[in-house]
Amino acid sequence: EVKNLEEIFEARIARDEKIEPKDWMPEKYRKTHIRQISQHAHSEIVGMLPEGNWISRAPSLRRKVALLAKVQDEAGHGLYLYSACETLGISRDELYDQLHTGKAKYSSIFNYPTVTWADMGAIGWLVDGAAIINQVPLCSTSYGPYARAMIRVCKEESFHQRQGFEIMLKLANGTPEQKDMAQDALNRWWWPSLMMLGPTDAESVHTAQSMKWKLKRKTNDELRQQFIDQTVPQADLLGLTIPDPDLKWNEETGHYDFGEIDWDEFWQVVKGYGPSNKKRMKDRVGAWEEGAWVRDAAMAYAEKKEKRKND
Ligand code: FAQ
Repeated sequence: EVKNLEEIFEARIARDEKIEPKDWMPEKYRKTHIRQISQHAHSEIVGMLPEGNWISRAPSLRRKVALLAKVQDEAGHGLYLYSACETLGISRDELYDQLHTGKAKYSSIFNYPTVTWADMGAIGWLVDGAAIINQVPLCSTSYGPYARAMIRVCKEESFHQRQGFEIMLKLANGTPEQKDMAQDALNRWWWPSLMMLGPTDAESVHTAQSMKWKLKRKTNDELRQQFIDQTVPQADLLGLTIPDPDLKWNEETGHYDFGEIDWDEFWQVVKGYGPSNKKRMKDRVGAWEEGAWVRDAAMAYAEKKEKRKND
């Protein structure tokens, strides 16, 4: 019976049909989707923190409005993704619990500090740039609720990327001090942005199976190369230098060759020992605890309303 169901399932995947919440799916398909979608949701929520640091310090009203809108979008992305994840049979409370107890992973990139305003530019340009490259293929991922969430997320990410690039453009064409700030931010965010796309294909434990299930549509290395090829000309346009002496156009492959990534640093950050891991978790758990009265009040109000309806 299960074998038969599995064959039907595989045939649906082969035909590029979307799998929906009430459809039969292999247990491993369900589990790996919960893993990836929840990590993605957690990343959006934790990803708000490094930027939240700059909302009250934005250099103008216009910049503040744009940054505030971006951070609000990220909260929204987290909520669509948690909802998509819940359709796989896990509750929001469990997901939050996994994040708050440090059991769940979220993207390594959000464990770096945001020390100057230029970091808001670099995050939008590079981190959202990498996120778009990773997420556009996910619009055709096989699980329906995830694929549909990604369509709106990608549209919003492209606004995020442009607001970041515009900050960089302004700084790069500003005073020498401003240009230095932009270069310094690029120096600090470049390598972590490459790491964000995940370990090399050779080291990636989930890629092969996730590609077969069409959860992932491109491998980590393919996405990384695409990100580099797209970003180098943008750095040229800004007049900034990518901090990689081995970066070179390769006529034969039609791609940029690039230097060695420090994978030790990546795994340290993933395991919780990055520069800001402790602070991010503390801030996230703190926000959850301080928000308890809002949740309690909303529940009490809903109960009161329900009771009145029944009286
Ligand atoms: N950080 O076998 P793989 C955003 C883990 S965008 C931490 O290659 P997979 C927008 C991986 O979980 C950022 N851990 O895994 C934004 C696995 O561990 P596990 C979020 C990482 O899943 C922008 C192990 O290493 N985007 O938030 C990382 O096939 C600006 C082996 O790795 C997504 O999540 C990492 N960077 O490929 C917000 C996109 N990379 O689970 C605010 C959806 C790998 O066995 C501001 N996710 N690991 O314990 C994906 O596309 C995939 O999950 C990958 C990883 C590509 C991230």
